[in-house]
Amino acid sequence: MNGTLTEGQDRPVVAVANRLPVHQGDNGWELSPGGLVTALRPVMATHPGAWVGWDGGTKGLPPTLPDSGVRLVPIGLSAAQVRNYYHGFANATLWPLLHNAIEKPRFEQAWWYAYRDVNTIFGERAAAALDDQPDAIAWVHDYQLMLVPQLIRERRGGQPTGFFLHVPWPSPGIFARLPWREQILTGLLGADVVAFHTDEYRGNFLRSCARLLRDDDIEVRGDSVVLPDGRAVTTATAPISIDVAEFTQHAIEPETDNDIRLLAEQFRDRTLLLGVDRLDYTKGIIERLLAVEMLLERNPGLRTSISFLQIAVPSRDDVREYRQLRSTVEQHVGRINGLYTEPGSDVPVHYLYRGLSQQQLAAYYALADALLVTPLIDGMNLVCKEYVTVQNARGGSGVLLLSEFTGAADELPQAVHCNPFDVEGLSYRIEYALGLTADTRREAIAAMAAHVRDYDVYRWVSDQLAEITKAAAAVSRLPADRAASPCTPGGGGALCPGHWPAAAGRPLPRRAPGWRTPRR
Ligand code: ADQ
Repeated sequence: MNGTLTEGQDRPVVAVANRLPVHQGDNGWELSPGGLVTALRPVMATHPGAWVGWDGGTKGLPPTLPDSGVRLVPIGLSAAQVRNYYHGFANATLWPLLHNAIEKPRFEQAWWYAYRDVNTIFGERAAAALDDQPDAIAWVHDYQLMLVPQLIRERRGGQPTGFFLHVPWPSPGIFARLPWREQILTGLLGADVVAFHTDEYRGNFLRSCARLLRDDDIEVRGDSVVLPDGRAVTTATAPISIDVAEFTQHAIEPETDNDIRLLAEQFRDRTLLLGVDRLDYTKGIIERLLAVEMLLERNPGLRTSISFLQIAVPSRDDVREYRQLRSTVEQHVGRINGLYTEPGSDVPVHYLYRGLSQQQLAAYYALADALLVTPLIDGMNLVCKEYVTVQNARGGSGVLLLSEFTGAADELPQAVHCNPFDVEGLSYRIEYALGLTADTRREAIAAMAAHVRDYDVYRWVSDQLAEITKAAAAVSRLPADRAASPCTPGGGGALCPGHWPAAAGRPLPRRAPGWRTPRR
């Protein structure tokens, strides 16, 4: 990350992300919850342009984002595309693969074809939006759209384009399991900058390129990947963050005070442990519940003096593994309460299965004595940054338990780090964290909040845009044919849509000499 870069700050941004960031709420169209939306909202406020994304099947979308001039470019997908591209390739192949294969990724040829087709649609719509705003920076997000950077380059050679991956990049040995690994890498290398949350993910990506593209004359030089035509793709480490000013405001507004009063009444005389996550098997919710169970088993006194509250936002319940997870979580909550509720007392485990507003979340963050962030693997994790910000704004002395397998662990050394795979160890870490003095905890919260404040999401955005602008400017100094990085199948570098079976029903293209499809 380079905090001194300032170029690119006044250019519009065409963001390309799987979903449009709006949904129909009680008061009309509202911004949706979720890590990506939370992160990108400030970009759109400071760099209005357009947002290209799937409409999620909703009709009557507004032409612009609520309260802003950002144009929404909706993409409609058929039921089969949603099934195969989104639930299939994105969420049942790539998501588990990129999360270290902690669930077994499923590989289906039909899903891959759908992924390629849908990426082609996104690429075309993004290029059209960029035609309307030729001075804009294209900023493509996340694992659902890894072929889009190259598609944009094909359509608009020289277009400054960045890609940001919000999830981890696994070791080359795990990534190599993907039958379509070369196509994914080549799609990403259409960008000027490919960025990750941590050095570890970036290193894994560079090693994947070195190992899997070496027969294609693609070379890794330092932090860059050099294509056969000489174009260098920069990689960057850019840990994402939150809108600190907004969470600080939520922490102190009167509505939050009211909510805190009600919650304090509900959990009176209890130490409140909190978990806040999308309901996802990467988040370590089961391990957390089992650790709380061990804690209660070992310490009968805690059965009436602590409450553990898990707030889970529903997620991807069209994917089998997610439906199973929901039912497993509910079974554990029921079993633990069945075993450890003392007669005449409240249950020790509370569970909310719903989305809450940021302001409501702020009240829970403010009241919680401890936040348990225990993912088995997580690209970054924004919840812990929100917690330390709210705690600090209210002068709180909460304690943050943070899995060492989150991107955030690199940035927040003052947290109580834990290994969620070691459930018994985790239960002892919780006990340890609760035993720290209020002063120690307050000091740690203040240090972490200061770091998050210094590296907030606005800084992340401006650093990233400057980085993309700088890298694109270097490419534009190359001869025009190189900047465009035309399809060079012999060298295996850039792959143009003409070499893909772009849409179902169209004939498969001729395989170019030297282009290898990984064997299945
Ligand atoms: P997510 O996996 O969604 O994001 P995370 O970073 O924790 O994970 O972001 C979750 C966001 O959703 C937070 O802003 C949180 O406030 C919000 N949220 C959680 N539970 C909620 C609830 N019940 N109601 C309302 N809002 C809720 C992905 C990656 C992460 C990465 C982000 C950003 O998996 O590793 O940090 O993108 O890059």
